[in-house]
Amino acid sequence: MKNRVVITGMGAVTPLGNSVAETWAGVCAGKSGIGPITKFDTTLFETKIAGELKGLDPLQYVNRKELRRVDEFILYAIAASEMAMADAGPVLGAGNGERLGVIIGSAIGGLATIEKEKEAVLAGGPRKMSPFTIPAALANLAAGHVSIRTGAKGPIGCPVAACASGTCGIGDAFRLVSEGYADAMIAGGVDAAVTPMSVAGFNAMRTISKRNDEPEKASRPFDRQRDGFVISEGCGVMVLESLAHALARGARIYGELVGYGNTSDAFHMAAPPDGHEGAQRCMRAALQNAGMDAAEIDYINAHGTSTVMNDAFETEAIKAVFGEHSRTLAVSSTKSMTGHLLGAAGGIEAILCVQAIAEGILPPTTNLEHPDPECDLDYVPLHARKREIRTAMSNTFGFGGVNAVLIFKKFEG
Ligand code: V7W
Repeated sequence: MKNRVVITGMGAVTPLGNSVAETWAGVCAGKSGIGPITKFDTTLFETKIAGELKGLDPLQYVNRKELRRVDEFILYAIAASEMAMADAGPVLGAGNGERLGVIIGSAIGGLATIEKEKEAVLAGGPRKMSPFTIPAALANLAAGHVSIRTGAKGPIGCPVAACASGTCGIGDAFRLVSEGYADAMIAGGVDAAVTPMSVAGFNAMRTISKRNDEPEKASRPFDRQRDGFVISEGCGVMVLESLAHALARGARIYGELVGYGNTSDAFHMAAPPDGHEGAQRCMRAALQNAGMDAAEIDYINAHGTSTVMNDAFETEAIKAVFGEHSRTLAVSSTKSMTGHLLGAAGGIEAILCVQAIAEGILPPTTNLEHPDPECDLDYVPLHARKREIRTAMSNTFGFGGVNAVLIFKKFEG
């Protein structure tokens, strides 16, 4: 008999704010977190815009010595995880840490540290390399630091699954709790990839927007004038807990995670197959895992990256899976406001699905001013909308053809 899995805590740092509450308020207001890149000189770069965190005080979470020894992605994971654990309350109770685990995915890990240390070595030779470079850059060290700080001695992991890393992190943790390997898991995704190499690399792939003169309008999923995604940074983490463990300690329950699908396209490293066939199989796999019919889904938080290909193909895939129900289904892309947080996207967007169910508010797709004829679903254009939402699906698809989909449900006892 599998355990039911509920969400008892959430934490986030995003371009819209350094908490779930600020991020959710920004999403409901249709606010954009996108602006000019301030982290490095973009004079020679085609793309000069991104979604950067604003006003995060690292010393709220680490001391000065620790700050020098971690890449920003680790700091973001520590901050969001501390918020989620504070929100969840005493998860461990008197129990030992072996029933609590951590899975925090990341697409790029400590790229900023690698770039910075490479410059030091080129300028002054290999002896200039900091001994903390490797541990500051290893992708799994986000989960590693969180486990050290929380005493979590159970399962630990870091799915590196491109833009689906956070969703894979939550999905893998869901399976571990569901199958009894842990009572609770800290799960999500993180990235801090607004760096010269990352921006130059995505420009070389022709996948990010160059709408530098209107940063807040650059991320425009499903719009005819979209020209690529807008890279951003942050972390989204949730505490997943078996229902029995949560009830036994009187935890507040935000919602229930009921399904997870994970497939591969087996097609191409940087383009989905026609009709996003792998995404179709993934949505169907999540529905089957949840024991749900497609018609039971009220809202889809789309991958919706604002690239020409993804948004058209994802629309086709949703129609193929949901049939006539796709006409009444609400679909939106919160990347229109947050930008594309890469490995963190799945963590943040899972949290936004839980918030949408809890508050009965459909997040909007902002900047959708000239709908693309190929994208003809209800994307909740421009403004949030009140609606009773019992179920929500979160889609993420990544380079290499990795697909990951989660299904959340209102907790009804
Ligand atoms: C996009 C997304 C980002 C990429 C791929 C899907 C399948 C193979 O925005 O175009 S990941 S590569 N599609």
